[in-house]
Amino acid sequence: MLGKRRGLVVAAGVVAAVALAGSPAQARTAPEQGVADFPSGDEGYHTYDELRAALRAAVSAHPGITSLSSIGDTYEGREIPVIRISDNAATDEDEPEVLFTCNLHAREHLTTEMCLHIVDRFTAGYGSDEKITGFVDSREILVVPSLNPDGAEYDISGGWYRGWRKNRQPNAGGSVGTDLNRNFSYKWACCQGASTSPSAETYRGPSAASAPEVRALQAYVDSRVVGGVQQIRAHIDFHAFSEMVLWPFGHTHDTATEGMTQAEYDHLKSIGQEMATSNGYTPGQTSDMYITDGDINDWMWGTHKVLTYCFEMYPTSGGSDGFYPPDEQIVPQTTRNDGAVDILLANAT
Ligand code: 0X9
Ligand code: CA
Ligand code: CA
Ligand code: CA
Ligand code: ZN
Repeated sequence: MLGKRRGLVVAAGVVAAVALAGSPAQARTAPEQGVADFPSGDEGYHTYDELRAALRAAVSAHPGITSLSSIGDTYEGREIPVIRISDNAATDEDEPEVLFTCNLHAREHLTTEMCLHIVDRFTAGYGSDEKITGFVDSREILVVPSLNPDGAEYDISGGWYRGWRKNRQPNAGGSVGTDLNRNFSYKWACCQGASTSPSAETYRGPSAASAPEVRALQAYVDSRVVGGVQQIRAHIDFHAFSEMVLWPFGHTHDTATEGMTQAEYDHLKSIGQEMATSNGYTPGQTSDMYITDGDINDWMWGTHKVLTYCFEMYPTSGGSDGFYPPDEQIVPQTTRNDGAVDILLANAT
């Protein structure tokens, strides 16, 4: 085992969230007004509205190398933005595509900042930084900064942190939320790596891809198969916390198994280890931590053979406060991954 024990880490937040879960589900229309900001002292984090404003600002400042769209809508009707960064961004060129996804889990707000930092770095650095310019010219960088904006907004909607993890889709029986990282379609529900209990933090949902956010991401990645070839070559899904670099599979402790040869495993592992050396995280197979089924990385590799990693960001350990580092940590903890991001881009060929 690499360390973190899910049940212990979430305890405080879960109690608060469950107690509040009885409010009626919101209609599936675009929410009119977002949360004003993060709790006092943490305003450096981006709310959903601030995130969209930041993406629009990046596009208006760098129109030639960006294109902003949506992969679909959340349960509550929010658009899930995706930004493409590449030279000739309006054209789907024949260049390796690299996907970064963040904030699949609502309370892991530092990851949204990680994706925004990637957007900022590859736009602001274009034309001046040789390395950045080279990647933007030779790759198509796809960034989904918040896969779970319903959950993220709910988490901060009281002016305090609720410790919310799942999406905001109601369940039979009255509880709310599916764990998006147990709801992906590859070997969903295969291996006791998720909960069947709707009120649980790791509830897998009633069926594979029952969550609209999961359906949107899967459809988006499926749509990147062009002429029978998946254009996305590499992917990081950012989480928090524990400071780990993890590679698939999560549903089994085996290395070579159905859907993965030993050579493929070794390749995933060697890039993972190189990235971990660059950021000081602990490397491992995802199942070293605990078995999961239906996670995004198993789906990305199992379905599309994308080089895919789960990064667990800062801090190394903690209680539920580990999900809420002060906003002073945004810059050091996001720039810390610059080298790892560049290693992934270099290996996306
Ligand atoms: O449990 C998860 O979904 C991820 N950890 S988190 O604390 N951010 O919730 C880890 C998923 C990686 N997969 C496996 N550990 N098998
Ligand atoms: Ca803010
Ligand atoms: Ca291009
Ligand atoms: Ca392309
Ligand atoms: Zn997570």
